[in-house]
Parts: sequence; structure tokens; C-alpha cells
Amino acid sequence: MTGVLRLVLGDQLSPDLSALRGGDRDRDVVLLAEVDAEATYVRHHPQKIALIFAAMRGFADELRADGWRVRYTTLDDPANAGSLRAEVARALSAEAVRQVVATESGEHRLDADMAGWADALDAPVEIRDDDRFLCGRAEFAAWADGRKSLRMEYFYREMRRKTGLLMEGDGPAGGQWNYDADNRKRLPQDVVPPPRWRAEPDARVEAVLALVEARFGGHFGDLRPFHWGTTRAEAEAAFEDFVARRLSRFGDYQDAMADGEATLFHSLIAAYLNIGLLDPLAVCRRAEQAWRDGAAPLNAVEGFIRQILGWREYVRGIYFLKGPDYGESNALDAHRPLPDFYWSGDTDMACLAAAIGQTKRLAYAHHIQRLMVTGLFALLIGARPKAVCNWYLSVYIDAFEWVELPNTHGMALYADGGVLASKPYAASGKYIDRMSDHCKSCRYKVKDVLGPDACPFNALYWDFVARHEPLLAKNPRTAQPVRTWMRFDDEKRRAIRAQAAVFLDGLQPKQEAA
Ligand code: FAD
Ligand code: DLZ
Repeated sequence: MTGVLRLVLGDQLSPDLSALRGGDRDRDVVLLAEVDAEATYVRHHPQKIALIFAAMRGFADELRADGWRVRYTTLDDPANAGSLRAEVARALSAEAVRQVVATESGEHRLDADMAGWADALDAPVEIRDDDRFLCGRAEFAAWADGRKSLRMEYFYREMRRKTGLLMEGDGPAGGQWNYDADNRKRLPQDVVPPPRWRAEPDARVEAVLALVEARFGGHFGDLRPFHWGTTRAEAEAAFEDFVARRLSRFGDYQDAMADGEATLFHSLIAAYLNIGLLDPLAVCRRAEQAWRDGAAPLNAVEGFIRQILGWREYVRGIYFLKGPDYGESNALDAHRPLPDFYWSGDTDMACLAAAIGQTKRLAYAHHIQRLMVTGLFALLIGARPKAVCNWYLSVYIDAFEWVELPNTHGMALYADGGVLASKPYAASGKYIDRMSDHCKSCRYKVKDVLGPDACPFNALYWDFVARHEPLLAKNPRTAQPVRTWMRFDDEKRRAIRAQAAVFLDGLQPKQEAA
């Protein structure tokens, strides 16, 4: 009797994955394959490849312990066929299986490839919905249908009602849907964030680190020290550590940045959620419980839940709603190459050096660093959206296209012309000074707009306002800076634009393939 080949991708490490549902443990074979095609479609940070391979190996053990027959191909297996499709073909001819069941992937690239498998493999291929999200693709499309504006806030309220999270009767707990106004504090000197939770590599992880070092050591980013959890138990321990030690202050310092503090009060769980080691609803319910138990205030817990129940679900909805062409737009007509220092951290701007430096060391930067430091700089200089998206998809431990692209292309760069954000997130050095202490140690003066020591963000900001004056003037949320720009006299305007031009001319581009 023949069985079914059940494919599990590297970011589908969930025991209740739809591809495994209804399976027959005696006849079916579960396939996991480390393949070159997935490890190289962008030059992933070495820690990201190591996390995925180590977690895949850990999940294979979990499945075996649960009675499944698992076929696992390691990257260094001499017979490795190099791509998922070729590994599925190899399994079909080697195992007593005649049909394939898979779960839809998180990327248009792979979805399109999988759609051609039945013909290419000459075998029945069933692709099931990925229902590990709280809002399915069709449900999001129904929510979006007929709406003029797809703002996250309204989607989020629907999701609160649907799940009952932080609800009191028909209304929001505490009387407000959103406590963001309370969540914009600077980090005071006497508040010291706890160190990040760390796993120590065991023999399974060490074997993966050696493999990644040999094959992908040349990619941007340090492989060691490697302290990410790679099993479900470790991901849960990391999350519990967050609940116990950081959740209560997550809200207050959510937007803060500080010299020498890479992780502040953030959870560092995005990668675990995205590869299936943590379940988003369980995580939100646990955070809500902490509030109900009096262990964390409402502004912190609502802020945290909104990121997962709101933003995470919403960006996935946008990614699939807008389809494969979403990343093709370039609404601000931006064509500048990404500066070389994005790949080295070698810049005198302290905020950029900190964000890029920790990205290299940890494969991690928190949201405000991604949006209001590296993202803001790329927006202001008019960097080419594809080059910026390629960078974000490569360098972060949690980067998968369904979540990376809307955040970068839409939120940070406004390259989608306002599908996702109601305005470009443009700001001067003043914002960075308000939310961090980076400017104190910076060689540039944040208060200056002109002169060799002026913070480059300032002239770049006004240059951006000047370049996009018609667009910004017609949006009530961005019209004020245009009016201020118009009040500057001609000489000041000319000097600012000349200062920006000299700075832009001095940026060293990286030779990119993308
Ligand atoms: P926390 O600050 O502790 O937040 C809790 C959780 O909320 C996160 O783990 C994440 O699952 C979710 N979350 C928070 N903000 C967002 C958001 N805007 N979109 C989706 N989920 C969110 N997130 C990714 O998971 N992968 C990416 O590739 C990614 N790329 C980004 C690129 C840019 C330009 C920007 C501005 C944001 C990006 N984000 C991405 C969103 C966010 O920055 C990260 O989820 C977060 O920094 C991860 O760190 P954390 O786990 O400590 O999150
Ligand atoms: C990101 C990644 C990497 C680095 N390697 C593998 C792999 O070897 N095998 C695999 O099945 N998946 C891998 N992945 C995750 C896929 O790229 C991911 O499923 C798609 O990007 C869709 O989200």
C-alpha cells in the first residue's frame, strides 16, 4: 500500500500544520529538506540559516518521537538535489508514496513554483491553506473588499472582537482600543533592561554551525556567538522570560533606542513565531493573562498584542491581497543604490552604526531601529526599494517575504504609494534625538542643519520635503513641513539642498546584483 509524502518547509515547524493533518503514521512519509535554493535565494544572515536548519532538525526529532516516519535531507548529503522540487521528486521515487500534500508557502516565489509541481512531477499534489494565522488569506480579502482605505487600526479592532482578546463585553478592555500614546517614552538612565534570554548551542546546533560556517561564512553577519533557541521548548522558555522580565515595560519603551542596548524590553520572538515554534494566539492569550494577573499593565499588554494580532496578521493580509506585483511599485521614484555602509556599519552616524552593527552581530534590530533609523535613512536618500527590501530580507533572523516586504516597501519606504501607511515616515535628526541617546555620542550635531558637523538627517529631511513637495502638500498629515519649507528664504533653501547634494554624492554605493 502506498502512502502520502507530506512536505514541511523550514518555516512550517508546527505539529498542527495543515500538511500533517489526517496523516497515517504507518504509511506516510514526512519530508524535510535543507536545500541550496532556499539557503541562497537571498544572502541570508548566517544566524538565520543556522536557526532554520537547527530548528528543522529539532522538529524532525519531535515528529519521530510522535510516531512519524521522517525523511530528512541535510545540506551536505552528497545526494542532495538542491531544490525543494527536486527533493520531492527524489523522495517520490525512493519511498512508497505516490502523492504529495504540502502547506502553501509564505512567498509568491515558492507558491508559484509549487503550483507547477503536479505537472513537473507527474503526481497529484495537494496544497493546503496555512491556517496557523488568525486571519486567513480569503478572510482578509473579504475584510478589504470595497474599503477605500485599508488601515491597520480597523482591522485590529475586528481581530480583537473575533478572538475576544482584551475585550470586556462588546468593548475594549479599559475603554480604549489603543494605548499607543502612552508608549513613546525615552529610556531613563536608571532603567536597565535585562539581558536577552540565551540558549547555549548543544551538539545538534554545533553541527549546524560548522556546516553554515563552511558554506555561508562569507554572507554578511557574524555566525557566533549563536544564542537563539532552536526547539519549541527553548522558544517557549524565551517567551516566558520575556513575560516575566520585560513585558511590563514593553509599552513604555517600545519606541526607545539607547547606546549599548540592543534589545531593550522587546520580546525577540518574531523568528520563533515565523518558523512555527510559537503559536500567535497562544502568545497573545499568555500576555493577556499576565495583565489579568496584575503582572503587566494594560498599555504594555495591549501594545504587545496589537503587534501580533494587528500588525503581523495585517501585513500578511496585504502581502497576499496585493499579489506578486506589490513589490514592483516605486511611488517615490527612488533609484539610488544602497550605501556600502549598510553592509559594514562603517559610518560616523552613531544611530546607523548602532543599528547596523547589532544587525551584523545578532541578526536583530528592533522595530524603531528598522523603521526610524535604517528605514528612514533609506527613505530620505531615495534608495531603490528593491535594494532596500533585499537588504532587510537578508539580514534579519525573522525575515520572510510575507512580513518583510509590506514593512519595508510599504511602511518604511512608502514605495506602494500609501496602501499600507497613511504618510511617509519622514523625520529629521530631532526624532532620533527625542527617542534615543545616540546623538550625545555622535560626531554630528543634531541641532545643526548646515555645515560640516550638521547631522545629515536634517538636510536630507528638508531635501526630501522639497523633492516630494506636491505629494506631501496635499496630505493633511504632511502639509505642515511643506509650509515650513516654503517659509525658509531662497538662500536657506538653496544652502540646505546643496548640503544634501554634497552628502548624497559622497555616499559609496555597493555593487549589487539585485
Ligand atoms: P517585539 O517588538 O517584541 O514585538 C512583538 C511581536 O510583534 C514581534 O515578534 C512580531 O511578531 C510582531 N510585530 C511587531 N511589529 C510588527 C510589524 N510591523 N509587522 C509584523 N509583525 C510585527 N518582522 C518580521 O517578523 N520579519 C521581518 O522580516 C520584518 N521586517 C521588517 C522590516 C522593516 C523595515 C520594519 C519597519 C519592520 C519589520 N518587521 C519584521 C516588524 C518588526 O520590526 C519585527 O517583527 C520586530 O522588530 C521583531 O522583534 P521582536 O520579536 O523583539 O518584536
Ligand atoms: C529560509 C529557509 C532556508 C534558509 N532554508 C530552507 C531549507 O533549506 N529548506 C526549507 O524547506 N526551507 C528553508 N527556508 C524557508 C523557506 O525559504 C520558506 O519556506 C520560504 O521562504 C517561504 O516562506
